[in-house]
Amino acid sequence: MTLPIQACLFDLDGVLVDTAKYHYLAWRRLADELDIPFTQEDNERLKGVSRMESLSILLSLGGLTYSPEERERLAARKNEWYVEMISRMNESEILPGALDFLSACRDANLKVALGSASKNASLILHNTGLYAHFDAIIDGTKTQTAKPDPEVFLLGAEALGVEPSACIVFEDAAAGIEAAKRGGMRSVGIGSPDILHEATLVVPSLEAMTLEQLTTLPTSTKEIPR
Ligand code: B16
Ligand code: MG
Repeated sequence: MTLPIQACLFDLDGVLVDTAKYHYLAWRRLADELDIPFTQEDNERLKGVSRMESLSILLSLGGLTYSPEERERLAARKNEWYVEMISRMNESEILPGALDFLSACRDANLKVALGSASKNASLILHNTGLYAHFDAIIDGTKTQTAKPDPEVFLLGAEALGVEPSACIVFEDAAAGIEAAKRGGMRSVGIGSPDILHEATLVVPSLEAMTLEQLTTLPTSTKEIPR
């Protein structure tokens, strides 16, 4: 099997683990305290974007404005509730197909990096036992700009020593697919084609993904001008 890539870059939340439900519960608690109407549908807009940007979206739903200091306090409060929940995570919360696909990548000598917006990625990787599967870990503690900026994936490619054109990104959020494209990388969208139509390929989950599918991907992607 000849693969057109040398490395796989994985988003965390929504691709390898389902932490979106914990983010939702914590944002929901904050929304309730602030009397902001917040639904699961609203929560879709927070997927893949940074904590502070998520807070901005939440506050805009309620038409509320706060000082930068107050915003930091609100985000820290939400994070405390979120961390309490993810501290109880274990390997049973790894999404179906994720471990098998990570192993298949390793067996095929592909390099593997994490490219997540989360500042809590280390805790999640430790608690689920996923840490050992990565050659490089780029998360929200290492980036200045959030997806759809390509920084997180470009840093991942650099850490692995692989050209962006030889990387493939696995992402569940539209912002992450755009980040991959802007970075000159091909992508596999994990989820619905309605949301991830910009991806090179879309599958419902990693359970439906095989390395053979990568052999038929178009050989390059066009960089989107910033
Ligand atoms: P934290 P990913 C993202 O993770 C989540 O999808 C997004 O909902 C969250 O706001 C962001 O991490 C920041 O997370 O508050 O833990 O720093 O999908 O990029 O792995
Ligand atoms: Mg995600």
